[in-house]
Amino acid sequence: MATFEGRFSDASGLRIGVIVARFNDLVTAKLLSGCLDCLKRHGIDVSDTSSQLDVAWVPGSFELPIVAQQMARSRQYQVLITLGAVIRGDTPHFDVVVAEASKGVATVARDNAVPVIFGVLTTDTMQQALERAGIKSNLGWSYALEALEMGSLMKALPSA
Ligand code: INI
Repeated sequence: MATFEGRFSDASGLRIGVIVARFNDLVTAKLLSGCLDCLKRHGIDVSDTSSQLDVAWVPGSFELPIVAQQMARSRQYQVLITLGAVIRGDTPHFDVVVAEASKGVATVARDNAVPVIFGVLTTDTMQQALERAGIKSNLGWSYALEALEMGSLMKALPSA
């Protein structure tokens, strides 16, 4: 019996793409900084000249899947992280944006066999979003950990 588990300690050989929505960037910029802090502390080079990390900005969460798709199809990245914030109170079409972002990200991951972390906060208020982006904890950190785990797990599994 083989047991496969992702590791957090061996980030060598991983190239990570992060896609961030500008909409609600008060929140998403904080998610990004939490995410980069975690990656850095796990050995990923997050400098401007890094060959292990690329960051792409999109207008809003609705656009996350198409850019994730382009990056996944390039076969240059072992794992992708999408970051966004959709706030129900301010968004009449909340359900549409969230549904498209989540379905799109899941489809890209499965179609390309590249894990895509769904780091889109969906909250009722801006206050709740800010609490999850640093005031209480920073979920950007958790999304980065999940990316490290999935990137490493996919590397360990037999390929198709
Ligand atoms: N995009 C978000 O990421 N969060 C939101 O809360 C939001 N609201 O409120 O509408 C939002 N809208 C923009 C959308 O993602 C697209 O960028 C836009 O519709 C253009 O396609």
